[in-house]
Amino acid sequence: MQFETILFSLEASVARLVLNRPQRLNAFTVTMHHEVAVALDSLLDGHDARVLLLTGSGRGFCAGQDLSERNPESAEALDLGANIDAFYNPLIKRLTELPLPVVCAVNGVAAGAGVNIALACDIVVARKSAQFIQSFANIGLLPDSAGTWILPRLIGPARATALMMTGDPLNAAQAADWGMIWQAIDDEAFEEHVESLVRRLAVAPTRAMVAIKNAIKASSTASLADQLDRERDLQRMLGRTEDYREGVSAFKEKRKPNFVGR
Ligand code: T3D
Repeated sequence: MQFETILFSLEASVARLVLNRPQRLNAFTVTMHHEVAVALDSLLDGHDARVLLLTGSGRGFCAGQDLSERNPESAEALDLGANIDAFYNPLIKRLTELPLPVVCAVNGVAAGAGVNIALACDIVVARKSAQFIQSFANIGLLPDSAGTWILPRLIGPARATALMMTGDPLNAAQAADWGMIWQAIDDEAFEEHVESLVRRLAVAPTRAMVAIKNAIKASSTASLADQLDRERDLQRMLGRTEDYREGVSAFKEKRKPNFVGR
Protein backbone atom coordinates (compact mmCIF):
# COMPACT_ATOMS: atom_id res chain seq x y z
CA MET A 1 0.00 0.00 0.00
CA GLN A 2 1.23 3.50 -0.84
CA PHE A 3 0.76 6.30 1.67
CA GLU A 4 1.80 9.93 2.07
CA THR A 5 2.66 10.06 5.78
CA ILE A 6 3.48 6.48 6.74
CA LEU A 7 5.38 3.51 5.37
CA PHE A 8 3.57 0.20 5.62
CA SER A 9 4.76 -3.22 4.56
CA LEU A 10 4.16 -6.87 5.29
CA GLU A 11 6.85 -9.47 4.77
CA ALA A 12 7.63 -12.81 6.38
CA SER A 13 4.67 -12.42 8.77
CA VAL A 14 6.02 -9.07 10.07
CA ALA A 15 3.91 -5.96 9.43
CA ARG A 16 5.87 -2.71 9.74
CA LEU A 17 4.22 0.67 10.21
CA VAL A 18 6.65 3.60 10.17
CA LEU A 19 5.38 7.09 11.00
CA ASN A 20 7.04 9.08 8.26
CA ARG A 21 6.99 12.84 8.73
CA PRO A 22 10.52 13.19 10.12
CA GLN A 23 10.68 16.96 9.52
CA ARG A 24 7.85 17.30 12.10
CA LEU A 25 9.09 14.53 14.37
CA ASN A 26 6.27 12.35 12.96
CA ALA A 27 3.53 14.50 14.53
CA PHE A 28 0.01 13.33 13.69
CA THR A 29 -2.03 15.13 11.03
CA VAL A 30 -5.54 14.19 9.91
CA THR A 31 -3.99 12.47 6.89
CA MET A 32 -1.68 10.43 9.08
CA HIS A 33 -4.61 9.38 11.27
CA HIS A 34 -6.54 8.23 8.20
CA GLU A 35 -3.57 6.34 6.79
CA VAL A 36 -2.71 4.63 10.08
CA ALA A 37 -6.35 3.58 10.42
CA VAL A 38 -6.34 2.01 6.94
CA ALA A 39 -3.06 0.20 7.66
CA LEU A 40 -4.22 -1.13 11.04
CA ASP A 41 -7.61 -2.21 9.68
CA SER A 42 -5.83 -4.21 6.99
CA LEU A 43 -4.42 -6.34 9.82
CA LEU A 44 -7.81 -7.39 11.15
CA ASP A 45 -8.17 -10.41 8.88
CA GLY A 46 -7.20 -11.95 5.55
CA HIS A 47 -3.44 -11.46 5.93
CA ASP A 48 -0.51 -13.48 7.22
CA ALA A 49 0.94 -10.93 9.66
CA ARG A 50 1.78 -12.39 13.08
CA VAL A 51 3.37 -9.29 14.62
CA LEU A 52 3.18 -5.54 14.05
CA LEU A 53 6.18 -3.27 14.48
CA LEU A 54 5.37 0.42 15.02
CA THR A 55 8.22 2.92 14.82
CA GLY A 56 9.13 6.35 13.48
CA SER A 57 11.49 7.63 10.82
CA GLY A 58 14.26 10.13 11.49
CA ARG A 59 15.35 11.29 14.92
CA GLY A 60 11.94 11.16 16.62
CA PHE A 61 9.27 8.59 17.27
CA CYS A 62 6.24 10.90 17.39
CA ALA A 63 5.58 14.42 18.74
CA GLY A 64 1.83 13.88 19.17
CA GLN A 65 -0.67 16.17 17.51
CA ASP A 66 0.75 18.35 14.73
CA LEU A 67 0.21 21.78 16.23
CA SER A 68 0.40 23.48 12.86
CA GLU A 69 -3.14 22.09 12.34
CA ARG A 70 -4.33 24.09 15.36
CA ASN A 71 -5.09 27.78 15.22
CA PRO A 72 -5.95 29.05 18.68
CA GLU A 73 -6.65 32.53 17.27
CA SER A 74 -9.34 31.19 14.98
CA ALA A 75 -12.76 32.75 15.57
CA GLU A 76 -14.26 29.30 15.21
CA ALA A 77 -14.48 27.57 18.59
CA LEU A 78 -12.01 24.71 18.92
CA ASP A 79 -13.52 21.38 19.87
CA LEU A 80 -10.58 19.17 20.74
CA GLY A 81 -13.01 16.58 22.10
CA ALA A 82 -14.35 16.07 18.58
CA ASN A 83 -10.84 15.42 17.32
CA ILE A 84 -10.15 12.96 20.14
CA ASP A 85 -13.42 11.19 19.33
CA ALA A 86 -12.66 11.08 15.64
CA PHE A 87 -8.99 10.13 15.74
CA TYR A 88 -7.04 9.50 18.96
CA ASN A 89 -9.55 7.30 20.76
CA PRO A 90 -10.18 5.08 17.72
CA LEU A 91 -6.41 4.85 17.19
CA ILE A 92 -5.83 3.57 20.73
CA LYS A 93 -8.71 1.12 20.37
CA ARG A 94 -7.39 -0.13 17.03
CA LEU A 95 -3.90 -0.63 18.46
CA THR A 96 -4.99 -2.35 21.64
CA GLU A 97 -7.53 -4.60 19.93
CA LEU A 98 -5.34 -5.86 17.08
CA PRO A 99 -5.33 -9.66 16.93
CA LEU A 100 -1.54 -9.92 16.97
CA PRO A 101 1.29 -8.74 19.23
CA VAL A 102 2.33 -5.11 18.71
CA VAL A 103 5.92 -4.02 19.30
CA CYS A 104 6.68 -0.31 19.52
CA ALA A 105 10.28 0.64 18.79
CA VAL A 106 10.73 4.14 20.17
CA ASN A 107 13.58 5.33 17.98
CA GLY A 108 13.78 8.86 19.41
CA VAL A 109 11.81 11.49 21.28
CA ALA A 110 8.15 10.70 22.02
CA ALA A 111 6.00 13.63 23.14
CA GLY A 112 2.32 14.27 23.84
CA ALA A 113 0.08 11.62 22.32
CA GLY A 114 3.24 10.09 20.85
CA VAL A 115 4.14 8.75 24.30
CA ASN A 116 0.73 7.29 24.99
CA ILE A 117 0.41 5.71 21.56
CA ALA A 118 3.71 3.92 22.28
CA LEU A 119 2.48 2.82 25.71
CA ALA A 120 -0.69 1.37 24.17
CA CYS A 121 1.47 -1.20 22.36
CA ASP A 122 2.18 -4.61 23.87
CA ILE A 123 5.97 -4.47 24.08
CA VAL A 124 7.83 -1.15 24.08
CA VAL A 125 11.56 -0.95 23.50
CA ALA A 126 13.41 2.34 23.18
CA ARG A 127 16.78 3.65 22.13
CA LYS A 128 18.73 4.70 25.22
CA SER A 129 18.89 8.22 23.76
CA ALA A 130 15.08 8.47 23.44
CA GLN A 131 13.03 10.59 25.80
CA PHE A 132 9.39 10.38 26.82
CA ILE A 133 7.67 13.73 27.41
CA GLN A 134 4.10 14.08 28.65
CA SER A 135 4.20 17.56 27.15
CA PHE A 136 0.45 18.23 27.17
CA ALA A 137 0.51 20.54 30.19
CA ASN A 138 3.07 22.72 28.37
CA ILE A 139 0.21 23.75 26.06
CA GLY A 140 -2.53 23.72 28.69
CA LEU A 141 -3.90 20.21 28.05
CA LEU A 142 -4.11 16.95 29.95
CA PRO A 143 -2.66 13.70 28.61
CA ASP A 144 -5.04 11.89 26.27
CA SER A 145 -4.74 8.73 24.16
CA ALA A 146 -5.26 6.73 27.36
CA GLY A 147 -2.23 8.26 29.09
CA THR A 148 -4.14 8.85 32.32
CA TRP A 149 -5.29 5.21 32.25
CA ILE A 150 -2.13 3.42 31.18
CA LEU A 151 0.68 5.41 32.80
CA PRO A 152 -0.46 5.24 36.46
CA ARG A 153 -1.01 1.51 36.02
CA LEU A 154 2.53 1.09 34.74
CA ILE A 155 4.52 3.33 37.09
CA GLY A 156 2.06 4.31 39.84
CA PRO A 157 0.05 7.52 40.34
CA ALA A 158 2.82 9.48 42.11
CA ARG A 159 5.27 9.27 39.21
CA ALA A 160 2.56 9.53 36.55
CA THR A 161 1.07 12.67 38.09
CA ALA A 162 4.45 14.39 38.45
CA LEU A 163 5.49 13.54 34.89
CA MET A 164 2.19 14.86 33.58
CA MET A 165 2.15 18.03 35.67
CA THR A 166 5.79 18.98 35.06
CA GLY A 167 6.14 17.82 31.46
CA ASP A 168 9.69 16.82 32.41
CA PRO A 169 11.41 14.44 29.98
CA LEU A 170 11.96 10.87 31.16
CA ASN A 171 14.91 9.09 29.61
CA ALA A 172 14.55 5.56 28.27
CA ALA A 173 16.74 3.93 30.91
CA GLN A 174 14.67 5.45 33.72
CA ALA A 175 11.46 4.49 31.89
CA ALA A 176 12.69 0.88 31.80
CA ASP A 177 13.76 0.99 35.47
CA TRP A 178 10.29 2.22 36.40
CA GLY A 179 8.54 -0.50 34.39
CA MET A 180 7.03 1.95 31.91
CA ILE A 181 8.66 0.18 28.97
CA TRP A 182 10.21 -3.25 28.46
CA GLN A 183 13.78 -2.31 27.55
CA ALA A 184 16.12 0.61 26.83
CA ILE A 185 18.69 -0.53 24.28
CA ASP A 186 22.04 1.02 23.37
CA ASP A 187 21.58 3.12 20.23
CA GLU A 188 24.09 1.11 18.17
CA ALA A 189 22.39 -2.20 19.00
CA PHE A 190 18.79 -0.94 18.73
CA GLU A 191 17.82 -1.90 15.19
CA GLU A 192 19.28 -5.38 15.38
CA HIS A 193 17.63 -5.93 18.75
CA VAL A 194 14.21 -4.83 17.46
CA GLU A 195 14.59 -7.01 14.37
CA SER A 196 15.40 -10.06 16.43
CA LEU A 197 12.43 -9.39 18.75
CA VAL A 198 9.89 -9.07 15.94
CA ARG A 199 11.27 -12.11 14.10
CA ARG A 200 10.89 -14.11 17.29
CA LEU A 201 7.28 -12.97 17.75
CA ALA A 202 6.53 -13.70 14.08
CA VAL A 203 7.07 -17.41 14.76
CA ALA A 204 5.45 -17.45 18.21
CA PRO A 205 2.04 -19.07 18.86
CA THR A 206 0.04 -16.01 17.80
CA ARG A 207 -3.22 -16.97 19.45
CA ALA A 208 -1.45 -17.42 22.77
CA MET A 209 0.16 -13.97 22.32
CA VAL A 210 -3.26 -12.43 21.75
CA ALA A 211 -4.78 -14.30 24.68
CA ILE A 212 -1.98 -13.01 26.93
CA LYS A 213 -2.50 -9.40 25.91
CA ASN A 214 -6.27 -9.61 26.22
CA ALA A 215 -6.09 -11.29 29.63
CA ILE A 216 -3.62 -8.74 30.97
CA LYS A 217 -5.67 -5.82 29.68
CA ALA A 218 -8.87 -7.23 31.16
CA SER A 219 -7.19 -7.83 34.53
CA SER A 220 -6.97 -4.14 35.35
CA THR A 221 -10.72 -3.89 35.82
CA ALA A 222 -11.60 -7.51 36.64
CA SER A 223 -12.12 -9.21 40.00
CA LEU A 224 -9.92 -12.20 40.85
CA ALA A 225 -12.90 -14.52 40.29
CA ASP A 226 -13.61 -12.99 36.88
CA GLN A 227 -9.97 -13.27 35.90
CA LEU A 228 -9.75 -16.92 36.91
CA ASP A 229 -12.78 -17.61 34.72
CA ARG A 230 -11.22 -15.67 31.85
CA GLU A 231 -7.97 -17.66 32.13
CA ARG A 232 -9.93 -20.91 32.10
CA ASP A 233 -11.90 -19.91 29.01
CA LEU A 234 -8.83 -18.71 27.12
CA GLN A 235 -6.87 -21.81 28.09
CA ARG A 236 -9.72 -23.99 26.87
CA MET A 237 -9.62 -22.16 23.53
CA LEU A 238 -5.80 -22.39 23.30
CA GLY A 239 -5.87 -26.09 24.18
CA ARG A 240 -7.76 -26.64 20.92
CA THR A 241 -5.21 -24.86 18.70
CA GLU A 242 -2.74 -26.44 16.32
CA ASP A 243 0.02 -24.53 18.09
CA TYR A 244 -0.70 -26.17 21.43
CA ARG A 245 -0.56 -29.62 19.86
CA GLU A 246 2.66 -28.69 18.11
CA GLY A 247 4.18 -27.21 21.30
CA VAL A 248 3.56 -30.33 23.34
CA SER A 249 4.71 -32.66 20.52
CA ALA A 250 7.89 -30.64 20.04
CA PHE A 251 8.60 -30.73 23.76
CA LYS A 252 8.22 -34.50 23.87
CA GLU A 253 10.29 -35.00 20.74
CA LYS A 254 12.98 -32.63 22.09
CA ARG A 255 12.86 -30.34 19.06
CA LYS A 256 11.99 -26.71 18.37
CA PRO A 257 8.27 -26.15 17.78
CA ASN A 258 7.08 -24.96 14.41
CA PHE A 259 4.15 -22.71 15.31
CA VAL A 260 1.76 -21.65 12.56
CA GLY A 261 -0.36 -19.10 14.42
CA ARG A 262 -3.50 -21.24 14.49
O1 T3D B 1 -5.29 18.87 19.35
C1 T3D B 1 -5.91 17.85 19.60
O2 T3D B 1 -6.49 17.22 18.70
C2 T3D B 1 -5.89 17.29 20.99
C3 T3D B 1 -4.95 16.16 21.04
C4 T3D B 1 -3.70 16.38 21.42
C5 T3D B 1 -2.67 15.30 21.43
C6 T3D B 1 -1.29 15.87 21.63
O3 T3D B 1 -0.35 15.18 21.29
S1 T3D B 1 -1.09 17.41 22.33
C7 T3D B 1 0.68 17.57 22.41
C8 T3D B 1 1.26 18.05 21.10
N1 T3D B 1 2.71 17.91 21.08
C9 T3D B 1 3.50 18.71 21.70
O4 T3D B 1 3.12 19.64 22.38
C10 T3D B 1 4.98 18.49 21.48
C11 T3D B 1 5.58 19.68 20.76
N2 T3D B 1 7.00 19.44 20.46
C12 T3D B 1 7.95 19.59 21.37
O5 T3D B 1 7.72 19.90 22.53
C13 T3D B 1 9.35 19.41 20.89
O6 T3D B 1 9.38 19.51 19.48
C14 T3D B 1 9.97 18.06 21.31
C15 T3D B 1 10.22 18.06 22.81
C16 T3D B 1 9.08 16.89 20.92
C17 T3D B 1 11.33 17.87 20.57
O7 T3D B 1 12.12 19.02 20.77
P1 T3D B 1 13.43 19.22 19.87
O8 T3D B 1 14.11 20.45 20.38
O9 T3D B 1 14.20 17.96 19.83
O10 T3D B 1 12.89 19.45 18.39
P2 T3D B 1 12.17 20.74 17.78
O11 T3D B 1 13.20 21.65 17.19
O12 T3D B 1 11.23 21.34 18.79
O13 T3D B 1 11.26 20.07 16.64
C18 T3D B 1 11.80 19.76 15.35
C19 T3D B 1 10.80 20.26 14.33
O14 T3D B 1 9.58 19.56 14.52
C20 T3D B 1 10.47 21.73 14.54
O15 T3D B 1 10.21 22.29 13.28
P3 T3D B 1 11.23 23.36 12.62
O16 T3D B 1 11.41 24.46 13.60
O17 T3D B 1 12.50 22.57 12.40
O18 T3D B 1 10.55 23.78 11.35
C21 T3D B 1 9.20 21.67 15.34
O19 T3D B 1 8.39 22.82 15.18
C22 T3D B 1 8.53 20.47 14.74
N3 T3D B 1 7.57 19.87 15.69
C23 T3D B 1 7.85 19.20 16.80
N4 T3D B 1 6.72 18.83 17.40
C24 T3D B 1 5.71 19.27 16.63
C25 T3D B 1 6.25 19.95 15.54
N5 T3D B 1 5.49 20.54 14.61
C26 T3D B 1 4.16 20.44 14.76
N6 T3D B 1 3.58 19.81 15.81
C27 T3D B 1 4.31 19.20 16.75
N7 T3D B 1 3.71 18.53 17.76
